[in-house]
Amino acid sequence: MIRDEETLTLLLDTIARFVRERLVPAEAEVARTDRIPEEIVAEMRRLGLFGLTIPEEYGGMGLTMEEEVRVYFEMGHTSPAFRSYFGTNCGIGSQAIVIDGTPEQKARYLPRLASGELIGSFALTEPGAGSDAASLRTTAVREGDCYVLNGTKRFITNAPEAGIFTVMARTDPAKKGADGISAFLVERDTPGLWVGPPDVKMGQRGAHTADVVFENCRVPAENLIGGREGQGFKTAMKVLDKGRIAIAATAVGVAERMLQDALRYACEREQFGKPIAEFQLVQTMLADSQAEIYAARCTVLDAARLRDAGENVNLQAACAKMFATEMCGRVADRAVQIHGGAGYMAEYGIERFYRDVRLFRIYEGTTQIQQLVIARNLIRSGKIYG
Ligand code: COS
Repeated sequence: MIRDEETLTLLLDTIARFVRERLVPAEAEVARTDRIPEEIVAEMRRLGLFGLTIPEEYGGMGLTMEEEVRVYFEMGHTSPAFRSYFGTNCGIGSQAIVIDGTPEQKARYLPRLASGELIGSFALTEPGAGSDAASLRTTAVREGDCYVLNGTKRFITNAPEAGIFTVMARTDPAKKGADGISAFLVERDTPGLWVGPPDVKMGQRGAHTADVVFENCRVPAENLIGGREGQGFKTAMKVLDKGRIAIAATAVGVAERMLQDALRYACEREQFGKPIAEFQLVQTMLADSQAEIYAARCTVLDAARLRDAGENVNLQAACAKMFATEMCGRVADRAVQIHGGAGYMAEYGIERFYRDVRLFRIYEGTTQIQQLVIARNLIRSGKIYG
C-alpha cells in the first residue's frame, strides 16, 4: 500500500541520491576498515532511516511494507552493510515491540530506536539452535519482579553496537518446543550481559555480528514482551515473516546494482574487435539476470501488498525470500563471469558483492527453511497460492 505517491517519490529520490553520492563512494573504505564512518551514520539518522517502519506516533515514518520494500530496492544499490546497520532498527531489532509490545514498552524504546540513538538487535540463534529455533536453551527463570537469564546467543547482528536486545529464552523448561519460549527486552548495560568480539565473516564488512552471553542476567519482569509468557516463539516468527520480505527486497536491489555494473562493463569491454555485450553468450547472462530480477521484484511487491492488506504472508514471505536471494546469488555469479578476470579482482568491487550476497541465502532462515515453510503451508491448507 502506498499512502501518498508524491511523498514516497520524494523519499526515494532522496535515498537514491544519498546512495549515489555518499554510500557508493564509501563502499571500498567500509570494506577495508570494517567500519561505517560516523558522519555517514549521522546522515542516516538525519534522513530518518532508523525509523522508517516505526509508527509515526513514536517518531518514525510508519512506512507500509510496500513503501519499505521500495526503499530497500534503492538501498540495495550499494553495499548491504549500510542497510544492515539501520535496517535492523526498522526490522528484527524493533518489530517484536511494534507487533507484540505493551504500550509501555513501545513508549520506552521505539522513539529512541526510531531516532537511531538506540541500536536494536534480535537474539534468537544459539550455538545449538539455528534452523531449529524452537530448540533454544537459553533460560529465563522468574525470581520476584525479575527474570534471570542464562545462555549464549550466536551470530547476533549489530550486537557490538546494540543498546537493546530482543532475546528469546525458555521460561518453561517442562515444555521443550516453541510453547515454552518467551521474548524479553534486555538493555545493553544490564549486569550479566556480555558481548563477544566481532565475528570474522566472509563478507558484509562494516556489518557486525557477535556472541551475546547471559550469566545470571536479571531482567525486570516488565520487559517480558507483551507481558505474557509462552508467546516469544510466535513473536519471533511474526518478526521473521516481515524480515524475510525486507531481505528479499534488498536482494533485488543488490542484484540490480550488480547487473547494472555488469551491463556497463559488457558494453565497454572489447574483445575480438567489438564490445563483449554483442556476443550472444554474454547476452544470455544479461537477459536471464534481467528477467529474474523482474520476477523477484514482482514477487516481493506482491508479498508486501498482501501483508499491508492484513493477510498472513508466511508462505509468500518465504517464497519471496527464497526466490529473490537465490536469484541474487545467480546474478552475482554471472556478474563476476561477465567481468572475466576483472571480476575476481578486488579493484572492481564485484567480487565483494559476490561475497556479500552469499549471506542472503542463509540469514533470517536458510533457503531450505523457506522451502520447508512453503511446503508446510501447501500441505496444511491443501491448496496452492496463485
Ligand atoms: N506467525 C505466527 N505464528 C507462527 C508462525 C508465524 N509465521 N510460524 C509458526 N508459528 C507458530 C505455530 O502456529 C505454532 O503455534 P501452535 O503450536 O499454537 O500452532 C508455533 O509457532 C510453533 O510453530 P512450528 O510448529 O511450525 O515450529 P517448528 O519448531 O516446527 O519450526 C520453523 C518452524 C522451522 C519454520 C522455524 O523454527 C524457523 O523459521 N526456523 C528458522 C529460524 C530462522 O529464521 N533463524 C534466523 C535467525 S534470526 S536472524
